Amino acid sequence: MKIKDLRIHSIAIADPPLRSSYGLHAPYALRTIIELESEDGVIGINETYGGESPAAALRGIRSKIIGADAFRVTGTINPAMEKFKVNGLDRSQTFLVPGENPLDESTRTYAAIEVACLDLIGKSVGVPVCDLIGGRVRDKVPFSAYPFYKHAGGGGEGNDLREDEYGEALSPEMLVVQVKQMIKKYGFTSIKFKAGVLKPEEEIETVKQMYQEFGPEVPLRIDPNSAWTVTTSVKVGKALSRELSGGGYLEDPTAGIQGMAAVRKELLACGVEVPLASNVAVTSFKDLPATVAHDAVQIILCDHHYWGGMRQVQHLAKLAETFNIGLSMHSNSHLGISLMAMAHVAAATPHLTYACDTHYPWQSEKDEVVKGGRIRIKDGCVAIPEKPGLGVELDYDQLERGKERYRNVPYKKRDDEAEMRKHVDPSWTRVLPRW
Ligand code: GKR
Ligand code: MG
Repeated sequence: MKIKDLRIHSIAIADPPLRSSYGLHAPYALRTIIELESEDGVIGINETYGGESPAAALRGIRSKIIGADAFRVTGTINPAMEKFKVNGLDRSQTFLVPGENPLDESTRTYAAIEVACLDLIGKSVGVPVCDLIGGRVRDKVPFSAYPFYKHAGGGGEGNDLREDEYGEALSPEMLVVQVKQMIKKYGFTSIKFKAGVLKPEEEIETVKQMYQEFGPEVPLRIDPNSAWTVTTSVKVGKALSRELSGGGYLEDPTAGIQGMAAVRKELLACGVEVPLASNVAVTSFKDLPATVAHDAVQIILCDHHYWGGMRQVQHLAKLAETFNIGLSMHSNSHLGISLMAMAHVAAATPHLTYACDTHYPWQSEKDEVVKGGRIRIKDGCVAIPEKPGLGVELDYDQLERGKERYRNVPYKKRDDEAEMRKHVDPSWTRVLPRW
């Protein structure tokens, strides 16, 4: 099946002012939507990181895609994936916001094409993607609530403002209200809380209040994106040993594999068995030997967008299972195509041991580019539809609106530090560790 065209669309979607150790989300998040069209007019679609550099990388590979066979093209471009595998470079994401790491550009680009190809093939042969890549082991994929400290505002700018559905949330009490609202709307049964923003004592208190409110049957995770020293991480792990047990975890409390290993060792020495999870210290296959050797991470948060696509996530899952490491899924601000791709790969991955992350509740209907509007999350789950490919089509009017927003935004990459300086503190810089 020959590929006739590859179309790359840069779009901007409204994003609320969410905080993390990276800084502050800008009023718009950037995404790239791609279309692969076969000679017989079938269109495969996908969504990936946005801004100029991911789009340029895709444009750079265009000549290899046009005219190629959709069944073979991922094999043909495979060497691009190998680029950074053997040269000893550190692929770590610790100091860079996701999507802005030049070292995983090749795996991100490969993944973007792979998933679009799978959608194209699925749509051509009438089979859902999860069944193409090994067959579903579940029909519904669980996701978790993803509360953030946030400033007032729903995203967008000028006369393009979105409703501020969740309001300001800069205290433990406000975070509890935010989660309640999210659970009521989507039915989530676990919570992943973005920390690394306020003093650790306040973040401990936030988790305690969530535990108090939702009880031990709702697993809790806390993720400060490496904002803490080893000592602070151990202190927080000890303080929250009850709240983070029973299906919860402590995610990337500190930087690097060695740092994580030190936290794990100290926690175990104190009798605290709360597992450590990571999507920052462990971001590539090259990180696995040291991770296993030092017992640095007990749960890996996979992400097909930068691990190199769906099949690499399945390889990762097998390796994780082999070494008795759990698997969860990382997310970044995204729309429905990414959500469906995450759901399909999760559906076809037996060793998925935790509910996946998703930023989806933070995005608005007004920005969705999927025909028919937003994907439904019910009882905290995304159901895999009996439709071919990813099960979604593009709404071209909505896509055009997204492209127009992109043309109008002055920034063409994610820069949470710059946003912090603009809106919160003119002298703010990301310091790791901060506490
Ligand atoms: O959206 O600010 C954010 C998150 O901090 C995101 O950038 C992280 O990549 O959600 C992610 C995580 O789990 O680390
Ligand atoms: Mg994380």
